[in-house]
Amino acid sequence: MKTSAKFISFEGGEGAGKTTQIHLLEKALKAVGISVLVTREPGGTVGAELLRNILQHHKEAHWDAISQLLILYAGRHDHVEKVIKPALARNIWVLCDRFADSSMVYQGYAQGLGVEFVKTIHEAVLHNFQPDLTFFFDIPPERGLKRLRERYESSPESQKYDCFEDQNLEFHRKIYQGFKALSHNNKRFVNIQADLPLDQVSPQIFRALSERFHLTL
Ligand code: T5A
Repeated sequence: MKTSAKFISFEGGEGAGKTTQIHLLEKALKAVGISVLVTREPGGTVGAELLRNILQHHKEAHWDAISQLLILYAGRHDHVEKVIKPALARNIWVLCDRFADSSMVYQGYAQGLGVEFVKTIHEAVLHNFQPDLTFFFDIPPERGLKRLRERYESSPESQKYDCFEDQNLEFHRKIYQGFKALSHNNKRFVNIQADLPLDQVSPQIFRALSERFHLTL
């Protein structure tokens, strides 16, 4: 019997390699006949993409952490109700580049709102809707930021303004610690050693999914 569709999220610091691996996994799943939807947060619907734009490209707004969190949850609610749940209901797997764990870590842990506070909002807005599995891309922040620098240097047109990429290293170290703490002893998470060449990262993901959901990738 075919496994029912799963909701998989990909988390980690900046430049961890999530987007790259999501596209490789999408191909691998499609090759074994599984329907897949790739999406991202912030974003994923027309409204949530507008909110992403407001958060990332309008620095002049100076949103504080609570305002950011509420904007993120407005988008997340829209995304879950209009895209994620309907896809799962049609037996389409959902691969999501970041989800609520990013809010726990960026707004809750690194920006000081507290993880428990973010959990309360998550419970109130989404009734604790969670991914079936979350990959944490474990890579020291210095290495992830180096990858982004190299990307910008090799193709300046890829340069984008991002909420947090220009924060100091201390902030990115906090993000890393936050994900480590959140994923520790949590069965929903699979830790991916992401500071390796591409062809050594994908097999870790394929193996974990195959074991967890009885697939052959
Ligand atoms: N945010 C988000 C919050 O604060 N709260 C929230 O609730 C949510 C959902 C999103 C920002 O919003 C914040 C977090 C972020 O700051 P974004 O642009 O979506 O911004 O940022 P990221 O998700 O961090 O995306 P990045 O593109 O920065 O990183 P990825 O997707 O992890 O990495 P990827 O695949 O684009 O790779 C980066 C570079 O490294 C190379 C790639 O070719 C690319 O050039 N690369 C590798 N190089 C060597 N070896 C490998 N194994 C490699 N894998 C990839």
